[in-house]
Amino acid sequence: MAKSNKVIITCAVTGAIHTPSMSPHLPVTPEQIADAAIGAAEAGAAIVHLHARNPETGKPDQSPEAFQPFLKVIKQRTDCVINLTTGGAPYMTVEERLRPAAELKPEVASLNMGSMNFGLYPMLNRFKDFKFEWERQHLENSRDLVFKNTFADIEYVLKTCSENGTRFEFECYDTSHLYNLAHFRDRGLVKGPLFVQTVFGLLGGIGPHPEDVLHMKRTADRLFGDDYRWSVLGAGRNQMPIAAMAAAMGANVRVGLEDSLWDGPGKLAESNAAQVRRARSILEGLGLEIATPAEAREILDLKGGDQVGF
Ligand code: KMH
Ligand code: ZN
Repeated sequence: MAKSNKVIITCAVTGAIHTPSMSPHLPVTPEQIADAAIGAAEAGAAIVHLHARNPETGKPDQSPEAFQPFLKVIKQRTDCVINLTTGGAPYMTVEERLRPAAELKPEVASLNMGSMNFGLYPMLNRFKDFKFEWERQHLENSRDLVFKNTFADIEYVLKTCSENGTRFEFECYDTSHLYNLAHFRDRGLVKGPLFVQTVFGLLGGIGPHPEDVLHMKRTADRLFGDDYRWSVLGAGRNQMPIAAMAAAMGANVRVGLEDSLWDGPGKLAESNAAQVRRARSILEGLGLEIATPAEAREILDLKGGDQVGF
């Protein structure tokens, strides 16, 4: 992995894992998502990873029309790199999941590198009162729902988006996903520098133990050498410990309410920006510097914020 002394902070602002009843601070409406993304960028996030939600119910909404209103505002008010989900929610088809990235042509889109069973149902033990019935169903259904990302699905996303010059945040939830990425690299369908987001601590994927972090790093180093940029995402309470340990080993970090609602034990994060500030203080405490959006564009070889379709 090539060394850069600048650390890219990605902030995943709303996502599809958590539901509105779990935190009053989870952004749901276009205004809330725009404000949260702008706040995260001002706090030091070079990249914002975005999903959209139905403003009335908070349910994930993967129509391009749901993204448009906040994309315009974020683009006007910040210079940060906009990264659109192609994961959407696990019950959506890949065609539905891809529409926003295909039509809006962002600089970066996420790409999930294998099929898995996102086990969200243990959250039912902690969150009992839901405002909307879909929220309980969303968690309950995760007992028996495959988040499908077959080789054909991945190829479809790669081919559709690469025509637009969109590059990817390759979401790797286990070692096999790194091998899947190497397979697409060997076929010439992806080119470096690869932005590899290793995900820890989500049920269905690799755990959050330091040995797991090391194993993913060693495997990525062996498969990709200098041709990748490593980033880490620790889910829930693993967010900051994993950011700290991996940043000390050269990783970039992802935070945000998509993956953790917390800002310390039992304390809900009041904003995405609060988590960015927390990560930033850890990184700066380690003697590291935060990458600006321009530096992130250079590190990841992105096409530029003026080349998007929104
Ligand atoms: N919340 C992440 C673990 C996507 O949007 O493509 C999953 C994610 C998927 O970010
Ligand atoms: Zn996401």
